[in-house]
Amino acid sequence: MSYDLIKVQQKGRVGIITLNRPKQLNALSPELMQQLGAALQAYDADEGVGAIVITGNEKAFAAGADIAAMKDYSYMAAFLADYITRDWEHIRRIRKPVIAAVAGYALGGGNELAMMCDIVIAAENARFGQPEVNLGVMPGAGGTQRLPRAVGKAKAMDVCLTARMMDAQEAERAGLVSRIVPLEKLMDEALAVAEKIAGCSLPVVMMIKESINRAYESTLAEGVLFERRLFHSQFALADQKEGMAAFLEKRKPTFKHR
Ligand code: DAK
Repeated sequence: MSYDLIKVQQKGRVGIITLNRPKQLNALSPELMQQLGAALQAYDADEGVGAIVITGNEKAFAAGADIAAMKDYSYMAAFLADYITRDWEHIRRIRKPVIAAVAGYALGGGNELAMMCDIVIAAENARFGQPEVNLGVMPGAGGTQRLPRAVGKAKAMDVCLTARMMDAQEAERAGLVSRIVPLEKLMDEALAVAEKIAGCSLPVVMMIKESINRAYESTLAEGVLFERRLFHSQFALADQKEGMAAFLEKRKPTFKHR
C-alpha cells in the first residue's frame, strides 16, 4: 500500500509512523486509519522490527476522527458498515509494543488512539480530551472504557461529560501518560524507549505485552496463572539462556529473538 496520509520510517529495529494531515490537525479519516492499520501490520510482521512509535506533529498528535467525513452519516449506514470500526481495531491486534509520542492535541479518537498504544510519552504541550459531547455524540472508539481504566471513574466522567482537556501534567498524574518530556526531546525520548525495547528478546517483550493486557480482561488469579504459564514457557527460549549467562559472565547479552 502506498501512503500519503502517514509517513513511515525505520530506524534500526524501530518502526516510526508519523500521522501526516497537518492542515486538519491529523484528523483521523477512514483513509488515514486504513493506512495506519496497514503500516502497523507491516511492522508487526517484519522480524527486523521490535517496537513501533506513532507520532504526529508539534501542534497535534490527532484532533480526533475526521468530523467532515462523518457528519452526514446515517444510523443505518454506520450500523451496516460497522462505521470504520475495522480500521480502528487493527492496532489492538498488533503484538509488538506500540509507543505513542504525543505533542499538542490528542482529542476524541486521537486520545483513543493514544490509549490503544502500550506506552504514552507526552511533550509538555500535550493536551488530552474527549470533546465529543460538544458535537452531540459520545466517544466511539473506547473513550468511555479505556479512559476510566487509565485515570479512574471520576476523572473519566469529568473529561467525557465536560469536554475539558487534561494537560500533560494532569494526564501523567492520573496515569494516562508514563513520561513527560520537553517538546524538543519528544522523539529522542520515544526512540530511546523504543530502541531499549527493540533490543530485548522479541518473544519476551511480546509476552510481557500480552500478559499486562490480560490484567484488564481477567481476574487477578487468572491473570497471575496466565503470567506464570508464560514465564514457564520462557525457559524454552535461547534468549533466556543467553540473558542469564550474560549476566553471570558480566557481559552484554546478544539476543536472537528466539
Ligand atoms: N475533524 C476534521 N477537521 C478538523 C478536526 C477534526 N476532528 N479538528 C480540527 N480540524 C480542522 C479544522 O476544521 C480546521 O480546518 P480549516 O478550517 O483550516 O479547513 C483545521 O483543522 C485547524 O483547526 P482549528 O482552526 O479549529 O484550530 P484551532 O487551533 O483553533 O483549534 C482544536 C484546535 C483542536 C481545539 C479544534 O480544532 C477542535 O476543537 N477540533 C475538534 C476536536 C474534536 O471535537 N475532536 C473529536 C472528534 S469526534 C469510532 C472511532 C472514532 C470516533 C468515533 C467512532 N468508531 C470506530 C465507531 C471518534 C470520534 C471523534 O474523535
